Amino acid sequence: MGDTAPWSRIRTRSGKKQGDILRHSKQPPKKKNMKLLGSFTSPYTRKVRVVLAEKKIDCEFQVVVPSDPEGPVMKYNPLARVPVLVLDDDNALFDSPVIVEYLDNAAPNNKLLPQPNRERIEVKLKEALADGLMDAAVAARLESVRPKKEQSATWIARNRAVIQLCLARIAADLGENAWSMGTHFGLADIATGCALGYLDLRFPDIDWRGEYPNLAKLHEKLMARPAFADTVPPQG
Ligand SMILES: N[C@@H](CCC(=O)N[C@@H](CS)C(=O)NCC(=O)O)C(=O)O
Repeated sequence: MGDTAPWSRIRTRSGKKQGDILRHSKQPPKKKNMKLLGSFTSPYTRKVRVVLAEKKIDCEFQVVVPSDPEGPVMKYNPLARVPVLVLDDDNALFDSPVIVEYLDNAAPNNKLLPQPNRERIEVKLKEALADGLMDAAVAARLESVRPKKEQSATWIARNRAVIQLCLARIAADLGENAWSMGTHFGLADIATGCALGYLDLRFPDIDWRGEYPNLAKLHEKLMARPAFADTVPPQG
């Protein structure tokens, strides 16, 4: 990303080198605002939106259909998935763990990730666990909306089992702590909250609140934060 200077994309009719133009021009290269491509129901997108809000970083949000061949996601992310963060120099970041780490480092306020090594890796492990729960839930959901005769009950059951294993591990790790990492709110809580929110949206039959009261308590505290309350995925 850092290899491509913004002015390297400016084309000239005279064929002059871009650096020459910059040196002789009083105008700095035009910068665009940062833009997040995503959807309201994607839990990974929500994670980034919560981070933006917690860090008080201004960013345009564009709702997109990831698989639209004419849409912007295909242009920026060969994985054809959201979220994608398009930076002010038109380079793009994905997946969500990369985006949130970038955003946390981009602004010094309200740090969501600790310094390396041990504690930071622990947060990233917890994020991976919450993201894994989302992966399993999204996979089970996508399978369940395919035509009935094409669905694999085994695949759905396997992903539902992974959801249960993730919930058990996250709840055991949390124990009686106030937050996922102990006393401080941070990225592990955000990822966990977004995974639980996605279960509420797509798997109302999974009674994670009844089974894990400590997760229910954590989620309640998260929902008291405007960043979470303002990004609840809409039903439908
Ligand atoms: N590991 C990725 C997962 C992203 C992902 O799977 N996003 C889903 C939406 S929830 C997506 O864009 N799927 C493609 C589609 O909907 O067409 C991340 O953390 O960003």
